Amino acid sequence: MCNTVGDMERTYTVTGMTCGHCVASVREEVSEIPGVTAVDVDLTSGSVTVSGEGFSDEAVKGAVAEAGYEVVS
Ligand SMILES: [Cu+2]
Repeated sequence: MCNTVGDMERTYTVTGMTCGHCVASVREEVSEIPGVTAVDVDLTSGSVTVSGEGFSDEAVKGAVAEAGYEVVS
């Protein structure tokens, strides 16, 4: 564990995204999580990198599910 308060960055793998609209949906939902400051989605690999502080994996999974996709790792 890192004791630094502040920035954290985590990368998740999301399945089901097929186009720019999917990317936009995921980015929008994940951006709404309190503490999230940036969301970077790579459509080709399905990787979603979330930056911010104090957000949880569960919140990210929930937001991705809300958008209609699934976090697989
Ligand atoms: Cu799409």
